[in-house]
Amino acid sequence: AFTFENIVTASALHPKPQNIQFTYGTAGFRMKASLLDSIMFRVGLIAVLRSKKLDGSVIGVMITASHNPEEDNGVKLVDPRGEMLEQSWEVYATSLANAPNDDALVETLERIIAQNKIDVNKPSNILYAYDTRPSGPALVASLEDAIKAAGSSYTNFGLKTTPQLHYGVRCLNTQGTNDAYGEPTEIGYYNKLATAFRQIVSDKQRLSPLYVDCANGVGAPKLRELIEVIGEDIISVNIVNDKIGVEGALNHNCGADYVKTGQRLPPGSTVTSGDRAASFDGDADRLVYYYVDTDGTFRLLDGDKIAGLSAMFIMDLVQAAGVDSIKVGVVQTAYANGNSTTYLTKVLKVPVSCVSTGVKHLHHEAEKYDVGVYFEANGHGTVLFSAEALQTIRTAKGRTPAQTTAIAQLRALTDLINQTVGDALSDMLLVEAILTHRQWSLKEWDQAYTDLPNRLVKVVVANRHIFKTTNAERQLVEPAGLQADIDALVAKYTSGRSFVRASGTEDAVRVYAEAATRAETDELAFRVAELVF
Ligand code: 16G
Ligand code: ZN
Repeated sequence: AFTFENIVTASALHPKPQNIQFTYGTAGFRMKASLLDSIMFRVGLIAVLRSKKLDGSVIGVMITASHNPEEDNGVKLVDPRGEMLEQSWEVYATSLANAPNDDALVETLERIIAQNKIDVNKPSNILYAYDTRPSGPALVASLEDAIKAAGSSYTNFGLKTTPQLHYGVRCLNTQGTNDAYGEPTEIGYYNKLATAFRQIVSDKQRLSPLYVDCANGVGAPKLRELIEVIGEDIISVNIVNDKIGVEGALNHNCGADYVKTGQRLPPGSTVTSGDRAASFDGDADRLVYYYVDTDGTFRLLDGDKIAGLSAMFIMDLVQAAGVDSIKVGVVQTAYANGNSTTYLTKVLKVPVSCVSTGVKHLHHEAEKYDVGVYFEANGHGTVLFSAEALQTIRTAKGRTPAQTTAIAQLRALTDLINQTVGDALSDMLLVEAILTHRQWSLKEWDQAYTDLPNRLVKVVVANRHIFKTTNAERQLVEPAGLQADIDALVAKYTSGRSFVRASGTEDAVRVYAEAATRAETDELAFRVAELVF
């Protein structure tokens, strides 16, 4: 049963460190793992309350710090449909995390219960998982202490990628309904992806092996298992950076964030001209592709490129299937390369919306389209099919053999693509499926458009909270006058664009700049950074 006595007794073992202010941000709680003990306990309590509020629906808890260094860890909550925690509850999580002592803890719990009219005698169910970080097991124990003290049911989903946990939550909550998402097991996840992939690429000639850098994280064993289920006769990968047992290796000089930020190969990479390569991040929810050109230049195919490729392919399929009522849209953030936006709007002629950074904003906006393709430039993204679009695709009947084939392929795509959150494994299969269909090399994919040179600079400032933005973070409203200065600078550069925003995950301000040439870009980024500092 749920009693404050049990909770307070258990909480004594997980005191909040003094003088720290915690915030549930875009990535949940994330920091040095050594500071997370009390957070884990309290997140457990929030998860239990959220589940009770939703009549016992399964709530997910993922323990990971994604692309951050190995000594960090973090935790985020997953809502019943596999989506990010509803925003109003982020506030509850933050207040509970900051309750200085047991009295305040109980008061905060009582307030949340009262405000949401929660019946604490209702059942609650939690599904949790963790990545490969060494700090994981101790944090799991703190989480379990809370869930047990609160008298809740729970399931340990074990070592998983973040998207696998999202998948599991959605499956459990939709089991036995018309809306069933899949079998709530890891093998169920692999089988769903594998069946869809095999169907899409059947009778097509397979591609050369793909090098996959798994950031020395959980993506390595999971990709290996997935490939085994699909069959090595159908897809072949060379898994690199799979040292999950080696201390300090996670995300170190490898992974999607390293490759995207530095726009370079991971050191020691054996990828050469003609090879196809991709990188995941530490919890396998981001994906970027890259290759080395014949002249030795590194070429990155980031989230923007994946969005362009996916939108193009899906639009073609929709047409070929004769279900033109289905409208495709793309969601980007201000970090999308200017030429990607031009390609989408001018060449593909697809509607594009721009929203603030953070998966929840993109996801929410993508839900407004029949088929909403959303990707952050950093490689996080997916494709959402609306209920109506799914219905149309499921019931469509082809009038020609070509239409029938296209409809079947669209159907398979809806299974191949993880509808809950961006998923490196699923996204990789999506890209591989499209490239197999077209028999394209990465270079051919890259021909769609050429990225404008771009630069991201991190500026450490006294107080990043004074930087307030509007217009999907593309303009500053505060400090007063700064945007006008930035505009005046930008106007001096051909195809110049620059914006400034406070990071949601680090104590710093980020400056983004792009322009026609590398030299102009670097100069613009540097000069805007000077204005900010
Ligand atoms: C978080 C976001 C990611 C975003 C990044 C920006 C989620 C799950 N993750 O990692 O989407 O790109 O923050 O970081 O929403 P920044 O605010 O430090 O630039
Ligand atoms: Zn991640």
